[in-house]
Amino acid sequence: MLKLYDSPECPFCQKTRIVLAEKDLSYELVPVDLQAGEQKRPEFIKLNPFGKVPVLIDDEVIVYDSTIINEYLEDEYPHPQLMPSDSAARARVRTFEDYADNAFIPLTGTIMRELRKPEAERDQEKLTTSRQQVARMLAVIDGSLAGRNWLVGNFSLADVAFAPRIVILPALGVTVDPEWRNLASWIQRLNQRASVHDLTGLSAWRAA
Ligand SMILES: N[C@@H](CCC(=O)N[C@@H](CS)C(=O)NCC(=O)O)C(=O)O
Repeated sequence: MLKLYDSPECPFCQKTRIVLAEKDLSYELVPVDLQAGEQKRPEFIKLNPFGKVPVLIDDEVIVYDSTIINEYLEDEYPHPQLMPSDSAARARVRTFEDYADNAFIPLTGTIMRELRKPEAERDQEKLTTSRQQVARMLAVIDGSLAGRNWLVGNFSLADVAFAPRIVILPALGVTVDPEWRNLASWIQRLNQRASVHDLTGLSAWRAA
């Protein structure tokens, strides 16, 4: 039985939940209260020495870091395929995922942290700059999507990595340039997938 240590709003946990849903895998969800510091307790540190969610347990196997978990799930449960077969395309998926994990998600996280504050306490300059930086990233993604439905070949781990934050862009106050038609239709396609559409932990941002 698969077990996922999870925090609902964590975009990295959301990446893994999308993959579990795409592969129609049943699993036990173990909520970790990050505010209470449960991820730094000795019993959790035994699972992940970095003290972070998500952690996946598959019988005896313990895997942490969403990107590694998602590749593990792909290796162990290969259907439906979420990684292309050829090396060049696989490298491209990993490049997109790295960009999502280390640039796109942290930047959208900065915006979310500001927006959680009472309006008077928000750093407006930081918000404006971060939104502009996200917009520049979106322009790049729009270019990458020219002539294709998904970032690399079929729907893949590359699309998964961006999905949790891409589908809440309106709530982040990021303006999507109407000229970015590839991006707009990709967002629509992402929202139509049950794995993304039914993703929990986003309700506050979807409704905003
Ligand atoms: N690179 C990791 C990042 C995981 C991560 O940053 N998780 C955050 C929640 S979104 C966390 O557990 N933070 C708790 C802490 O650092 O104490 C991954 O992809 O799994």
